[in-house]
Amino acid sequence: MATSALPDQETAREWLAAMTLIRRFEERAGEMYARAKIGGFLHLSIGEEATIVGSTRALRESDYLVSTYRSHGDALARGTPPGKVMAELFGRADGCSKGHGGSMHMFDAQRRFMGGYGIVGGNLPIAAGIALACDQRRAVSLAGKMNVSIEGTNADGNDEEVTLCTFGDGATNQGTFGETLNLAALWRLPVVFMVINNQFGMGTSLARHSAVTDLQRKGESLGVPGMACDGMDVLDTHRVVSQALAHVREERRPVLVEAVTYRFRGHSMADPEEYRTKEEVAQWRERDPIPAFGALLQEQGMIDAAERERIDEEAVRAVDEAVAFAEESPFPDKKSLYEDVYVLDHQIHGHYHGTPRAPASLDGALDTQARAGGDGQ
Ligand SMILES: Cc1ncc(C[n+]2csc(CCOP(=O)(O)OP(=O)(O)O)c2C)c(N)n1
Ligand SMILES: [Mg+2]
Repeated sequence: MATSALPDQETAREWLAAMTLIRRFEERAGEMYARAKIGGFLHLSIGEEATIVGSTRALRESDYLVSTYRSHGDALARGTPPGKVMAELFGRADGCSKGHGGSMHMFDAQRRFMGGYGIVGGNLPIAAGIALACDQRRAVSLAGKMNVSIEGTNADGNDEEVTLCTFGDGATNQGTFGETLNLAALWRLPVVFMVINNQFGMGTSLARHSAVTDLQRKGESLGVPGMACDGMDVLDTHRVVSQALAHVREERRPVLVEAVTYRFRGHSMADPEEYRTKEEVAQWRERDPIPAFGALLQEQGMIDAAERERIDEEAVRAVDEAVAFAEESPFPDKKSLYEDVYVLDHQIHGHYHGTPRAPASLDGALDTQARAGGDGQ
């Protein structure tokens, strides 16, 4: 592996540790799901750790990350404590989304990780919106530096933020992909769109769901140039995404990066995997990005076998602590269901179940009144 240059020893160790933590965390999450500690869906990124760590380590703290429902690794890579991610999976109040989101809706605004979305392709317009906001704040900030004030605005002095938006190969067939890339190119929005090509959209292989399989080219006609990286190689991913981010930061133009990778586990926990052979999975597993990077560092004399072992033990300990933290955390108060919900005040206590034939039943306040038999509170 690896034609890209190695970083310094401390950085290299940290990247290996970050990938190992994600792997151990997700293996445990799978076990916890089987033991019914976790409800809903659970999508694991096992096999895709180099893509996650290589790309997020190319970001600055002030940059934004928007990803998909396969996002435990993104939260961990961004620095969300493992206990908070595990507590979210357990649906507990100390989870990073207060237990309201679960596996698909990790969120950590403080670390500029803006979700975690269940809708395939739904995160692309959100990334464009974040980038548009950054661009407008940048204009204000630059105006401030030139002593020009823009009425009603408030600059924080940060004028270099960019957004990394990750999504799957399947998402490139969604309308949001074309719509968002077109506007991002037209409005010169600072976004790196990264398609994580793990070869499948659920059980449908890339060649069966996309006419163009060289996904880095899918933005060309929309004015978005493409680049590709080996998503099984943390160094190559970091190198290419760094270049893309630098380009976006300087030129204020979007770029599409394709990371070619593979998920070793099923699409979600409920996947009989009838669409691929065990041999194919075994072949990709031979390129497992974690032992490959560990072996490279050892070969280069950057770490020894004992240190590799220690990294693994540290990860397992962190995951043990995360599970204990999640177990101890309470379930959210039922009343908190209505907190952080983006609707108008008078709608908040409603329960929505409308049918097209009975538009009146869309009135949440009335519905709640009927249920509570009272004043709708
Ligand atoms: C709009 C929409 N359609 C369908 C689904 C169901 N669905 C969930 S994941 C998925 C496959 C997406 O594949 P890809 O974009 O390659 O991402 P991956 O799961 O491989 O990471 C589908 C069809 C959904 N969540 N949203
Ligand atoms: Mg996919």
